[in-house]
Amino acid sequence: EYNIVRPKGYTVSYHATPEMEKHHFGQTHPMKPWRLTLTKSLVTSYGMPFAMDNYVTREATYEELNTFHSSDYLDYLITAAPEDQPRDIENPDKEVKYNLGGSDCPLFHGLYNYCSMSAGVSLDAARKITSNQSDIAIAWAGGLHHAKRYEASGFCYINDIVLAILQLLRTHPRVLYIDIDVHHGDGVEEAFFSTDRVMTVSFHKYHPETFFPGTGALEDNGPKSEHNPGAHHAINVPLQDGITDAQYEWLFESIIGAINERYRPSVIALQCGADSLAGDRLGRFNLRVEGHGACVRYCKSLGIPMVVFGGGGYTPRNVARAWAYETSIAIGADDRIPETIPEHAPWREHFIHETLFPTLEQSMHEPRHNRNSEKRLREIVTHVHEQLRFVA
Ligand code: ZLM
Ligand code: CA
Ligand code: ZN
Repeated sequence: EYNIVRPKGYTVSYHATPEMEKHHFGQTHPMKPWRLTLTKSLVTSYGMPFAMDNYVTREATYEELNTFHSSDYLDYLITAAPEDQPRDIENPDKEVKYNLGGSDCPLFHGLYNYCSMSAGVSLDAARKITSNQSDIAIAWAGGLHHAKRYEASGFCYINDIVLAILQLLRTHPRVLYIDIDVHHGDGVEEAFFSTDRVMTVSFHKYHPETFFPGTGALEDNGPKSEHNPGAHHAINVPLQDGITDAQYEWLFESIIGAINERYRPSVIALQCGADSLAGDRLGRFNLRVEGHGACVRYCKSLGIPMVVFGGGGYTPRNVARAWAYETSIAIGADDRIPETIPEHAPWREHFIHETLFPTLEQSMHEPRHNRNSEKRLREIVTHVHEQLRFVA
């Protein structure tokens, strides 16, 4: 009814599994898998599924998870009992060893299924790209960028992005990973630290003493040894509180444009963490849905196949707005979908303001003070351009 049609000669695929959304980290934990239901509901209300190939994906297998994660970590993750179950008295140190069971990465019912579903969604999306069946493959259930080979971290247990990139590397010579979550994409950066076949770029709030995970300084560009092929292939864009759409879009295009020219990736993996939006429960930036979406539009304009992942995002109504808008950008309907949330949308009452694009004032009581000077942002761009001179 909104005249949403399939783009001609262009395929967008949407990968999801409704089962995943039923899992709970705990009543007050900031990560709400339910935000995926809200996203899907908004996407559907706008009629977008008609313009895409829609897949309900299966869980990733142990073998698939094992292409990155260690067997001993996976074996423990499978058996790990929720908080309210008796502990494994023979292995009291395992939870500490794998960083499981704390407040960030709690053990909950169905944890292993939740993890393998998220990984299954991202792997399915990556495979649609490697088989040339999709131009843009969407995996909002993925984007869990902090997980390490043998360790959970920051709400992430299985690094679906690393698994998906390993899949892309089977047919693509060079992968550009871009991460617009407000947190540093440390797990993905670390996983591809020693290769020049993946360049990682993370935009994030950087304040090591107070903001998670504390890594991702401007000068951290991969291995220090020039003999290591991964040298210069990690790009970090450290930012402060309150960055605006205009500043972020300028930074993003200056940096990604230069990287695209120099590195010539054959595929893009874009993590779209929505905690970089204004009014996020954990975030610190002043980005609006339009500014966040502009990053997706710019990547699409490069004409390279792309997998887009979710990630953080702790104010569910804004997560749903951003990811629905970004789905519309993928199918080229962003100039056609009405700004007003559809009358018939289930959950409509959750959106408080009935627009897809709340103003800063609508997103939070008082916009955050912008602590990013123009001078510092120019320094960042100059540093990145200088790094790129070393990239063959
Ligand atoms: N405490 N409950 C982003 C991952 C961010 C580490 C400080 C926990 C929270 C946070 C958990 C209900 C992505 C840290 C924080 C309090 C040690 C983080 C449970 C509130 C709650 O109310 C909460 C009891 C919890 C966790 C806040 N944790 C805020 N920030 C970060 C991890 C993940 O978006 O990048 C990708 C999905 N952790 O700052 C502490 C140092 C644990
Ligand atoms: Ca980031
Ligand atoms: Zn985040």
